[in-house]
Amino acid sequence: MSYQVVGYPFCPYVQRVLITLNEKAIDFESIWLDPHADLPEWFQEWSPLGKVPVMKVTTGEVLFESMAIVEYVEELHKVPSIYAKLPAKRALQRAWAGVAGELYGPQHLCMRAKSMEEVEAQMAVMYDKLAILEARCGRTYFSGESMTAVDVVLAPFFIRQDVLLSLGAEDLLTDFPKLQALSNKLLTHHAILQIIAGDWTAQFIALQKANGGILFQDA
Ligand SMILES: N[C@@H](CCC(=O)N[C@@H](CS)C(=O)NCC(=O)O)C(=O)O
Repeated sequence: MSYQVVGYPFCPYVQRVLITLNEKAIDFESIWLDPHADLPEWFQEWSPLGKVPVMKVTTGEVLFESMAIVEYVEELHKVPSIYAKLPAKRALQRAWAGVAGELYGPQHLCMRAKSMEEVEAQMAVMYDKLAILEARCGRTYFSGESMTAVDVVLAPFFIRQDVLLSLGAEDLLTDFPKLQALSNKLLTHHAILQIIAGDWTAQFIALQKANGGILFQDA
């Protein structure tokens, strides 16, 4: 089995796929490209919407959409599983993964915000979504005793909140003790540490600074 992942290391959707592959200890080749830059012709053929991640599998198909790729990997590599066995529980994990994914939009806008008013408006949107997630969050991982797809979706959000916190932004998790504990756990989990190894954080901050986000200007 050999996989080629085309991605961008600062994309949260790409990170979902990388975390899943790391969690299952699967080897893969990574091809890094910035989807906002000039793109090679082959990529336009591979990715119908011009987005990353895409993943080419051994049978030659090129898969796209992060959760479709995550579920493909799960189907072929069941151990350790990141979905429950019971169909209703699995459906709920997919649903909560969808809710968790709704944090990405306001977080992106918050990081790009040029004024503190915009930052606060997006923080308020995230706060309301976090309150919904806190009410359903489990005590060990979000949904079960081991990492599941909901955690895979939450981890890229927590990574970015942690960077924002280190730059002095408001700590959104203080009112949400279960999510705070989950963030602490995930940010020290090997599959997640692997995707932010080396100078990932410094590069991420430099990128956001170049994009003009007010929260990054003194970094
Ligand atoms: N729904 C897609 C979203 C992927 C996505 O939006 N990727 C961004 C980078 S973080 C992208 O490739 N953007 C390029 C574009 O929209 O042209 C998924 O889950 O894979």
